[in-house]
Amino acid sequence: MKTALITGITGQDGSYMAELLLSKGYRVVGMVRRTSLEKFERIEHVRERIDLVQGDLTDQSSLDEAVKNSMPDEVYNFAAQSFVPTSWNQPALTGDVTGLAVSRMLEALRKYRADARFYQASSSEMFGKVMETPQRESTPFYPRSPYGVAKVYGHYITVNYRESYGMYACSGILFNHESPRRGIEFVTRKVTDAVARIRAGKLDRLKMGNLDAQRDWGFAGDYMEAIWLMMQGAEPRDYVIATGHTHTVKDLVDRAFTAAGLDWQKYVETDPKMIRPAEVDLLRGDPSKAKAELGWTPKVQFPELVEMMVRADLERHGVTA
Ligand code: NAP
Ligand code: G4F
Repeated sequence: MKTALITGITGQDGSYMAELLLSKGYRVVGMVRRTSLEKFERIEHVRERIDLVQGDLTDQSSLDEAVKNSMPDEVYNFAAQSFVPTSWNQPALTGDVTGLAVSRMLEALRKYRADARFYQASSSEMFGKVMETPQRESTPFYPRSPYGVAKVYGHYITVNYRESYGMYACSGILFNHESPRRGIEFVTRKVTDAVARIRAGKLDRLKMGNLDAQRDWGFAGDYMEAIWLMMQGAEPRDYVIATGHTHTVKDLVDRAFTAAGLDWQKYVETDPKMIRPAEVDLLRGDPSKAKAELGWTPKVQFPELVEMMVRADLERHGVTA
């Protein structure tokens, strides 16, 4: 039986990956940080089938212990300060947790489990002010936020440990992926939750930022399959994981409101305070390397994804569609 160590298991991706690995017969160990109130909602349904170890990406000794105690065959490094706007407010913390901490994880592995396979959660935010469209593995990075800059560090330190020490260390450059478990502050969940609250009579206005930004949105469950495949390769390689299609935030808003029988123009207003200091205007990934080498293609398309999220939020708010 293989053992996997997942950092960020309480987050969106960590919870889907835990499910996927359990279904494949892995022993799953999740690293969680100490909080005054436990936030295990996303893993509640698998809580009895996984082991949890306490650790924090800012603390080397806790990462060393997590590795020594679990002796993983595979490590999925999902933990990060992952919300882009927060990275302007907390640039040093984001640099530490999202960037530098990747070296801490790699050092823990190099010292105690050098033959384990390592996955780094790289991001399409690294492309930022894009140098070409669609973005592929060879597209130069031009990050536009402290978060994007930190992810570039995490990406290249992973390449560096692969090249310096021959470790099986790879990165997925994942474009935005969403689900009913997406954090409430990200734009998709913010919109689908608001739609449900409007239908439930709990909200009458929705303030938004830049409606013209374009993103390549996919389903988190599909993207976990791609990550697992990347970790089973004959040699470690980096892959763009995306749908290849892009939509504006306005299109997302329109579809989500329409799915609940609402006209978005009656409820949505833009708030200049929500415009970012520097925006990533357009993301569209080219997943052809993942398709050719991993045999991976996304199953859920954008319209189904939005409907799935609206349905889940309507249910959460007790609204019958
Ligand atoms: P998420 O829901 O925000 O989850 C982040 C996880 O990191 C949570 O479990 C959080 O724990 C943990 N964490 C934060 N700071 C930590 C620290 N100092 N020590 C230990 N754990 C810490 O993020 P996600 O959407 O699942 O994304 C997973 C990873 O993929 C992230 O690295 C993200 O940057 C990257 N990524 C995401 C996307 C996307 O579209 N979702 C795209 C590209 C890359 P708590 O629950 O305790 O807060
Ligand atoms: O949903 P978002 O906050 O995601 P963003 O910034 O693209 O980052 C996400 O995807 C990255 C991959 O590309 C991940 F690495 C990262 O961890 C995270 O998961 O915003 C999407 C777009 C932006 O252009 C933003 O300006 O939506 C625009 N937007 C417009 N109004 C808004 C809002 N975003 C948020 N969060 N809230 C708004 O009211």
